[in-house]
Amino acid sequence: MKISVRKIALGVLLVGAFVLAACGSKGGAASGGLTVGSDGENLAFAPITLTAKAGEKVSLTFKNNSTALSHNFVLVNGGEDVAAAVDEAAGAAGEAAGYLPADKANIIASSALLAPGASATIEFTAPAAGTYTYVCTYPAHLGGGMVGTLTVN
Ligand SMILES: [Cu+2]
Repeated sequence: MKISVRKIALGVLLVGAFVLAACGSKGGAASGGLTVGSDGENLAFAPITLTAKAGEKVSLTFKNNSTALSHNFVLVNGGEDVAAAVDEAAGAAGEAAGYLPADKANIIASSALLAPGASATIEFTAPAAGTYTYVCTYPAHLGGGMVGTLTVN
């Protein structure tokens, strides 16, 4: 009787370990690599579209390729209307705040304000399927065309 209980316990442990391992690999390491930059001296991102899978961990590297302009990368929880509202709040927050509003409710992920040539890697969990706008909130950069779309599948 004792032996069979042990066998059952061992079986439960093995199944448990297997399930944990399976979950671990599914939840997984960062899906790797999204890379986006500013488009040279233009007020634009390159690329202007990115894709990710819902719920995956995303590691995104943003590179400021300008030699003169500061930029940031701000992914908002919505489309261009939400981006415009975040951009306005960012402008009010000012440069000392990295042009990021204190209220981050509509921001999924953001980089610091990067000096020319700098880069930063940010990590976030991809939201539900849909399309999300990313912008640079440095004053007038969104208006100049510094905007893109993340599609989550
Ligand atoms: Cu910019």
